Amino acid sequence: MFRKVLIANRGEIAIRIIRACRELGVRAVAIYSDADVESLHVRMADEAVWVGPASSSQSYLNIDNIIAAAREVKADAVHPGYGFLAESAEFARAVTAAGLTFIGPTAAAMEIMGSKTSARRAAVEAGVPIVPGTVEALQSFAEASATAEKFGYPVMLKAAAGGGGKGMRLVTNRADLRSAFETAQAEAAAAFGDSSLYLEKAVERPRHIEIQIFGDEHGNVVHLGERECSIQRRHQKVIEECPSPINDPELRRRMGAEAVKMGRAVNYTGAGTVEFLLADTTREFYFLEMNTRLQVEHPVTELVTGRDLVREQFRIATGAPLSFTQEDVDWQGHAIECRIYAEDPANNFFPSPGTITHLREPAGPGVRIDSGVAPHAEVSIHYDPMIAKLAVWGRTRDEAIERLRRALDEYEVSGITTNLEFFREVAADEEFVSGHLDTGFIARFNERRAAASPEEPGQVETDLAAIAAALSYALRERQSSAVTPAARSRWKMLGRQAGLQPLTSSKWRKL
Ligand code: MV4
Repeated sequence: MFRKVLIANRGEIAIRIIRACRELGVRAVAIYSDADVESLHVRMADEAVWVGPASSSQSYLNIDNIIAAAREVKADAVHPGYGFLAESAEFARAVTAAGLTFIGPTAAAMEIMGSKTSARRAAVEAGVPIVPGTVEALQSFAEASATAEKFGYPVMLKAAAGGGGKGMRLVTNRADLRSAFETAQAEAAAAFGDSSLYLEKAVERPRHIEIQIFGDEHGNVVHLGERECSIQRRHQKVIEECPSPINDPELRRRMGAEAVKMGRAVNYTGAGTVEFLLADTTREFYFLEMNTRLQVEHPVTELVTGRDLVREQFRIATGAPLSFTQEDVDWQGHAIECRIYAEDPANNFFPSPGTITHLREPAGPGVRIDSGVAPHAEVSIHYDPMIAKLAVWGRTRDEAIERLRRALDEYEVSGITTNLEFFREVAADEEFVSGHLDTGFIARFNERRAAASPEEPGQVETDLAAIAAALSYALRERQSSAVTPAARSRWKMLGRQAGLQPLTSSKWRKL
């Protein structure tokens, strides 16, 4: 096993990885930016290294500084978490070139899956079904038009360099194709520096179901079953479940087998997720994309399979074979995860940064919290506003929902606005309880809510409130200057008051 691992991330996922390190007797090294001097992940690590100013591009995305930090502390491996550099082949190569182990797949596998068209070609070669459409980037509008006619409307235009729905356009008829093509191209160019698009036939009211896989360096590839991720907002998952409420062992077997085929085709090593769209009526499913990282929603798989995905990642990265076979995997009960965000559901889910003045997280039977914050934490505007994940387990989906309601009622957060109330309403919603989830769930749910409370503000009021919140935040930011050395000593003082270990100078290194 490794002696020391540098965790190239922040927040709850850095803490999740620190916990795996502790259990394995590995020293955990955090990295932090100016905005994270006082953060929980830094406090929980054995050592912490400063890697740059608050802005992600200068800190958590700064490959040179992160590699320098790993060398300086003499780490022998780097875990990237999710987001930031987790799917950067360039980062994986830099880690390896520095003589360190990257806890994740090979750069080559990441590159194949990074391009959505090359991922689709890999699926075709492996014999995995894809959504009908192109496997090369469209060369012109004329080609897009001819292809749309061939597959038939409605179609989806997607960014070849994208993923997760960024730069995606649904086109329902030929009259709309040109403007959709142009705006999707412009969006893709702005977001990814690559305007290439491909086209898929649109699957109507699909479910998003993904399969967790693991591969090792000895050629073994296994799957840990599915997660249902159909409840999304603006292509961000909000609630995830294992198993899917469809709970069909035959479907799991078929989808699992296709996901394993996909993994084998790219000699996949480590944890990966193969996403599928499932047509609810026909139960046909199609490969969508593959994520070459540990995912946010991995806890629901851990709760139902009883396996520790992060420990398994560490093990595989040392070159050891998988600790289990496909036959060893079984699924017990039902898990549901809610992503707790510092955002305002009444204000179009606008981020709500600030200081957490009071925090009481739920606990008790079947409740798991993966939190990135402590009382008095500052939720920064610089990063993703997810503050914690609440995952519950029950023997049945109904029992899991009962625990979810109870846990949500226990949850107290003051000082910032969160989406907790939104989840309380979803957990009480009949359609959610019925399990008939598809990708239109949130839109229908919001319509039901609007109909139930006619006092809700209209779009203009919502937009005005969002602008006011942004202005107010920007003004406050300007008044309070960036983190100063004084703030750092305040951290130490607060830490001592809280009875934490005094900081040793070796824990605080600066590049
Ligand atoms: C689709 C689709 C329908 N047909 N592709 C892909 C990324 C994901 N975040 C949204 N994606 C979709 N791709 C085809 N060919 C519908 C969606 C989609 C969706 C998928 C899963 C969960 C929620 C969704 C909400 C809107 C659209």
